[in-house]
Amino acid sequence: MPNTPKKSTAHKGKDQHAAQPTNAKTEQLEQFQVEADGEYLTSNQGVRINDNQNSLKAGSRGPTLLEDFLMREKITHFDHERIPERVVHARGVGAHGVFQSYGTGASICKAAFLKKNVETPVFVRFSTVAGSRGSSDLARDVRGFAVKMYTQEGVFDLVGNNMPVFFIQDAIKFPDFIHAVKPEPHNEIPQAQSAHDTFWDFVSLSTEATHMIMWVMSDRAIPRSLRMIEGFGVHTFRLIDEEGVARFVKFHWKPVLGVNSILWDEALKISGKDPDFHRRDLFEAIDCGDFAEWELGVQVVEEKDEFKFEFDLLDPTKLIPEELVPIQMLGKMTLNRNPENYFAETEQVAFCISHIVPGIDFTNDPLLQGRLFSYLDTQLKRLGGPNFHEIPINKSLAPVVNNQRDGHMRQTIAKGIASYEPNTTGGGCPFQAGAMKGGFTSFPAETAGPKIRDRSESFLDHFSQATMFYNSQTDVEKEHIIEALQFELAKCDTPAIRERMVGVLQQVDNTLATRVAEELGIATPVKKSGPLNQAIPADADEKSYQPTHKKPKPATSDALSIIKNLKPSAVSRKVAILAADGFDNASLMEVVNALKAAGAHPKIVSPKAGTISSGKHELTVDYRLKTVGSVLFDAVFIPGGAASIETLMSEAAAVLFVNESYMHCKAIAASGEGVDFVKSSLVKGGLPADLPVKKVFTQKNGVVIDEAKLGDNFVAAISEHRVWDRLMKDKIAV
Ligand code: HDE
Repeated sequence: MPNTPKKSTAHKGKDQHAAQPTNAKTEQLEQFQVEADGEYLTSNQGVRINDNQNSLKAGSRGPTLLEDFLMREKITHFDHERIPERVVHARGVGAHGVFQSYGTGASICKAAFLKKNVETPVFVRFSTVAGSRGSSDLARDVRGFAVKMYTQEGVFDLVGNNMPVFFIQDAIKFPDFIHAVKPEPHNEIPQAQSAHDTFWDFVSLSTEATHMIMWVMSDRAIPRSLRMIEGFGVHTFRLIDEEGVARFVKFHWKPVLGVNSILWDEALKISGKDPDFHRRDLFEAIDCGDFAEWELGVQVVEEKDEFKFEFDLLDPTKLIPEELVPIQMLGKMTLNRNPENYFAETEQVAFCISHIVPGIDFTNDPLLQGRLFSYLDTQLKRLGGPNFHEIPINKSLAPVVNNQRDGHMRQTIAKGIASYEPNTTGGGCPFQAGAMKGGFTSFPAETAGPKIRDRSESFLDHFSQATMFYNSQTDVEKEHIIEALQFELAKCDTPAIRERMVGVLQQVDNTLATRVAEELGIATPVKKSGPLNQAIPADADEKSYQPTHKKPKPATSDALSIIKNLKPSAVSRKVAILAADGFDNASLMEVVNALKAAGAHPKIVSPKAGTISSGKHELTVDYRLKTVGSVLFDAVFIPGGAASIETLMSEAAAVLFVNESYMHCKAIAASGEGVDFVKSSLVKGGLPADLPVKKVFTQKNGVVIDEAKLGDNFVAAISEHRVWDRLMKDKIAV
């Protein structure tokens, strides 16, 4: 029996795990917030500063004195403002929120945050992978989706991506993979792009990447908004119930708005018009009350079913088709508060895959195992020492009580003389909790086997799921994958790399490979040189490495297509109203009201900033036409009004706006003289010769003109997100 504590210090027994109010994290952070509007400037020592404009000199035209401790303090601090950016996922944006549990997970997981109605504060950071901290949001890339849950039993980090699989199967390959995708070392080109030799060289030699390549070349890699991406834990984890029974799970985040993406041509243009597009979108949405929401779900596999599948559950290049194992929803996450300070919160937040709570455990996935080492190691380097858990954004809400001491920048003032355990000088405190008092116990998974550098044969099928992914897409989505590969490989300078990659694509789908090859001037089929599956030793008989266990698997999975799962909605869509002085107020207001009622955000775009007038009514211009572009909006409306249209007619940027909206398959609406403007703009913009202007309108091709219920019909067209028929039937090339 432990002794009674001498001093009651931090040990609070069971109460440590009492329910946390949702705003507990907000309150904790508020203690560290400082208003920038204090009355007087001071030094870091609290000394009031008399003059912040001039350094201390020997005479007003003389040299600056070393004695100027105020200038030295200020400049020294400035010189040390930067910390190393993340080696991957450097570009990111964060938000606070809450996770509300449905209680549906309580029977499979003992973690307190999954009990019914428990609310847990969260901080989420989204990111791209390859680019530097200042790179564009719209790179073709995977998006990181890292969630920190401040649960009552400690911090749980679910550090996932917006794609359910990964490029490699073993952590030891990660540095090579990242070196290959990052800018090339001799000239540091290109920034935030996979379209270069070293990336395609690596992935064409590491065919385990093929499934992930299909995802990265799909529209998943160019989201419309971070609020419209899915999230995946990628690896298979374990959940442990109250009885100690473990089940395998895959984690999923499903966005309430559904998944939506943009076109590659838009991505290229947005990177110039607004490289902060996703960061701004998230910030503005939360700011105006359009909170971002996801449901958390799991696919559950009983331990006895571990070997039921065609693929290995431990292989992170494979997903479990939802048709085989449906997702069970556990709760909902709402992001509802922007950070107060980017550096203090979003830059300093430290995710570690090893941050888990009782009820969750790892598996032997060799990628996951390596990550367990990497994240803590990274934080030590990036945040400068072992006390990064004391930085406010990383601080646990559950009390932290242990004998770890000292280190750079230590904040905690640990009282008493007992800094070891077991002890009697501190009354034995703090005690080991043991499993009965909520202590973390690892699931006692059986482990045996020789010490060996090897890869399981069950990891050797590199192509089946790549083919399944490709075959699950609609024609439009397949076309986008083909175009993405044509774009990327055309940026490779080395012909042998392009050819090798076409050879890999042949293993996925012959039409796909042929279409890519045609555009690159490569004849198909490409001659095969050596085993394509590089995990197979070069001198091995390839046949003996083919998976022998043939088990039922779906040829396609509808859950993998964005378009098949569209959630029609105009909520939070940004709609441009193109107008100038003399606009027709009645039709403008009808459309504005319909848009607002549908939860969309109409924005006035006009040749000049300031205000515009209909004669009777005045409106504030939200954006100057040439400062923005159609790619920053989801749809466009051009109200009538002779003078307004006359002004727009003379603006090339307005003509381009309509044409680009059409090419990017967006909904377009017009009323009165606006209809003529749309027609003549499309002709000026060079619609394909075999596409009569009449057809554009008679088809109701997402172009809503001068009709009854103009606003409602426009909203309906926007809700479909894009009019893909334009691409496929009208053969509009973008
Ligand atoms: Fe990461 N990864 N990763 N990763 N990762 C990092 O940690 C690493 C992997 C992911 O917003 C780093 O704090 C290795 C898979 C996200 O702060 C680093 C391997 C998945 C973020 C690191 C992987 C991810 C990171 C860099 C292969 C999806 C951003 C900075 C074994 C499931 C977190 C940092 C944030 C960040 C290592 C593979 C997701 C270096 C070694 C698979 C979302 O530790």
